[in-house]
Amino acid sequence: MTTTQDQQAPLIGVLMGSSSDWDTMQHAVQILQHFGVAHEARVVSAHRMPDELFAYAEQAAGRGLQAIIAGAGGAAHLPGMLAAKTAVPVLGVPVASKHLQGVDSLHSIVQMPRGIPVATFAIGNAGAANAALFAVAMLATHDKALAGKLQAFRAEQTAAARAMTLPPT
Ligand code: RP5
Repeated sequence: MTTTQDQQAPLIGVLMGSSSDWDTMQHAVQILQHFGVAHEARVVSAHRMPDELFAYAEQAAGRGLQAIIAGAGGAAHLPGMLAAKTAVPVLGVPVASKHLQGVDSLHSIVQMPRGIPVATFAIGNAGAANAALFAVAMLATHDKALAGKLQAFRAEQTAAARAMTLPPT
């Protein structure tokens, strides 16, 4: 599975361990689409496609990728193994698992050994969206137009929160 924005070379890679992760990881892709960030999305399973995982990581910097958002569930080794093979920043998204509700995924991703970091986000949809927003913020440090879009996005959230009402008591 691959998606791109305007046929530009992707700046952000969105990887996931299975097509079953898409329900979660689509929230990262939606954010990148909203901001018009060139990206690609692929299934790369750490345990079932280790050769592709290594190849993707080894080629990431040369292909111009600025960050890799990697989501996986259960024994979620995809983000950590990507980080082991590339210095491109890896943003890890724990996908909710059937039996342990993603706590296993979170622990698998967050407990990296010193020296090989993975920036780890919340379990599930919020984590996927926030990983993409974090990637946008990274790109925005050297892209003024993108920084303006991010500021507008934040302002919309502020306005929405200020407009919130509660039922009468
Ligand atoms: C992980 O195992 C995937 O990231 C997914 O969250 C989980 C289950 O995969 P499937 O059995 O649905 O393919 O590798």
